[in-house]
Amino acid sequence: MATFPDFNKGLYAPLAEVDPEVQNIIDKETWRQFSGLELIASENLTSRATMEANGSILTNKYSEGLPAARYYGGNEYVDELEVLCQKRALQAFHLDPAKWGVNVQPYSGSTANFAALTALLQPQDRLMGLGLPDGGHLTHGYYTAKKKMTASSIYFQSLPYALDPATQLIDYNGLASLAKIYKPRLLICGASAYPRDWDYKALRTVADDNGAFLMADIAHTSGLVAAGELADPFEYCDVVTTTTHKTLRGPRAGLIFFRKDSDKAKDLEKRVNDAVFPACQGGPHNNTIAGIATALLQACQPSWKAYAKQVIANARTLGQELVAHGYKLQTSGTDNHLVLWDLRPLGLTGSKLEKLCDIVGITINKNAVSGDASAQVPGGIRLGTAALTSRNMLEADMKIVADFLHRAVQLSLLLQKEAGSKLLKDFVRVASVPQEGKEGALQVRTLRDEVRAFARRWPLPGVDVSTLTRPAGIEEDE
Ligand code: DSN
Repeated sequence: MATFPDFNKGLYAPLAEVDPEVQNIIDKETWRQFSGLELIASENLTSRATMEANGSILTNKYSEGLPAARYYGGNEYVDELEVLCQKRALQAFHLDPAKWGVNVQPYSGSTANFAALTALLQPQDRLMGLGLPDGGHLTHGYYTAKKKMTASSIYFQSLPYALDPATQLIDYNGLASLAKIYKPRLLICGASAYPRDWDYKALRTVADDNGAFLMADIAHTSGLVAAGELADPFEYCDVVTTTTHKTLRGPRAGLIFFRKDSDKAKDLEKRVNDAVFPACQGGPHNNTIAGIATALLQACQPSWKAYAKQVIANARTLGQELVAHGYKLQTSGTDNHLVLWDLRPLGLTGSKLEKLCDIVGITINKNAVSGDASAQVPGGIRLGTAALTSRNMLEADMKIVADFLHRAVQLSLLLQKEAGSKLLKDFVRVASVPQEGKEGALQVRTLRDEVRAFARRWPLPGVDVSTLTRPAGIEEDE
């Protein structure tokens, strides 16, 4: 039996023993995920296998560079892993390795996008992306009157394109007119909050007319694109970026795909790879790359198509049920995994509904809807069905979820009245603490108990829920 110096004793014991405080936080978060309804459109519940790979010994290894061209020794297995991950990424999106390549090292979607911009542009070159208040992402050039918000507007010039206010669909004609004047070097498509599919062919024409690269950021929809359930951006784009943890259901990371087969694509492989490392990142997170590889293996299975179809069917049903309750959705429905719910006709802000839903165990996020003056005080809510579909929920269950959401809205309107002010803090107070002669807080508790009971009927990927018990630090009235 080996003897251990004191300084190494803590290297072998399990987390619960070494750090009960962190273990307790993880247990509380597990309980929260089990007991609630996860409707954040950018989240999903990854598999046990992915979590095992992600939590593996691969975290120990430095491997700056690319397979077979590293700046450190000892990378024979890490090379094997990264090559496998690249192969699966191309396979998952049905790409010919002679025409497309992929870098699997980005730490996240934002860093993938910044690396892609670094690869395609010179500092202060012009780009165009969908405006954030219209559903675009921060990293697509967002700025306000007062501030350049992200590296994409700090280091590059940008001009947003917009939705057509009448249809709430991308205004492709308006975009073409703007591009003709602005002459971007890069046109970005893709969104964080757009419930419809994209016309990549029309975007390619605009890009070609102006000598621009075309990049799709399919972070939200990549799992659905891989399944062939949405239009294929690879047919028309030069570069495609994605996160791996949304509809693709992997660990938290990013991917950059680059075209290898056109004049325009000349050197894209080198430009993207050099942009990721050394321009923007250091050593890749090999444990995460292992998690991505495992998630991609799952996305290559025939069952993936059924999952993606169900995510979309669930989003459609959720949207239809909300409409049946009399609510307004942006574009009146969805083609993908998300629904944008316009609360403005109700006189309710997205912040208030988000808060109330948090209290009752439904996790959603406030979101700008078309026409909002500011993304800081959004008039809507974004809902997504990828995570609930990973808990086995089907269309009939979405009707129950829609009913919970309807009750949450009605309750928010009542609480707003009871609060007697428009302030969020007054709203939270009357929602949380029963007030003499007022019903609101009691109804909040009833709804919370029903949501909890419903949510706990479902499995939670990666967790044996039959062994779960309420952890210390979480109080629940019996
Ligand atoms: N946070 C992700 C989203 O919600 O869309 C992307 O940054």
